[in-house]
Amino acid sequence: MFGLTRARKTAATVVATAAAAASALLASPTASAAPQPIVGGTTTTTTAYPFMMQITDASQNQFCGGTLVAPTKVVTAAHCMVGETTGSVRVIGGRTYLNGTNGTVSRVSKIWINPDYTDATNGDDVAVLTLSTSMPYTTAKYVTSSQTSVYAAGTTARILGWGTTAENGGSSNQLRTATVPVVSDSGCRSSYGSDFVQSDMVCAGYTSGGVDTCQGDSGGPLLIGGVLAGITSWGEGCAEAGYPGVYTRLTTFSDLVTAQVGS
Ligand code: 4AZ
Repeated sequence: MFGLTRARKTAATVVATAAAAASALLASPTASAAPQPIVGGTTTTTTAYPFMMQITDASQNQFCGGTLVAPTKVVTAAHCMVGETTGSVRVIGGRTYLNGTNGTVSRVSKIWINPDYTDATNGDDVAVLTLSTSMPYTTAKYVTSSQTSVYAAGTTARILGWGTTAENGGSSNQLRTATVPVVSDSGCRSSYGSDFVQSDMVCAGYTSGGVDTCQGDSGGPLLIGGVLAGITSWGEGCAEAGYPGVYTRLTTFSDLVTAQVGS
């Protein structure tokens, strides 16, 4: 729901010339394989990724992803939480399928939205939820503020979610995952111009597109070396050549997240 808004709003906001897109094409690696059917990728389970949370409305309809970083703390995107209240949201762990009824459903006792957040294309796209019920699942580690080298261009990152498997396509009933290379900051700026806020964002994707997060994947993890390093935030469409996905650069917000995890 918010993902769709974000995608459409982004499409209207982004100004990119053909030349900029072309230079982005030169700046990032080429997909080594045809897209598998997130967009591209394979099915997986919450057993394999136990920290992967569904964020749903009160009727348990999933609209974003989140990452369990402590038994009662979930990192997600600020844009997922705009307009939500503690009463309107649920977090579900241990549920691989959208139509499942298993796992652990928790209410939310606190929603912290980065106070600087205005719009995903301005950065600051991070939120932390405090759960009413502890999740009995293994948590994810997240990057510290000093680990900025994890974003070296070309590094393989893993994306996860129940989002649409094509731009304007349908959601996936089963959790999906894919790997995408981190794109250099200059490459991302070539794609997105001033909407790319280098301090707050990192891009990942293939030059040729084909593999990406999409609507409904927002708030979910970008893992580098198995550690939470980004949050699915925005992009021009999904899996389009020359337009990598944009993720919250978590090193910038790590200390803010730690303050919330400890609160
Ligand atoms: C969304 O609408 C969304 N391709 C998520 C990720 C991307 C685009 C849109 C990146 O939730």
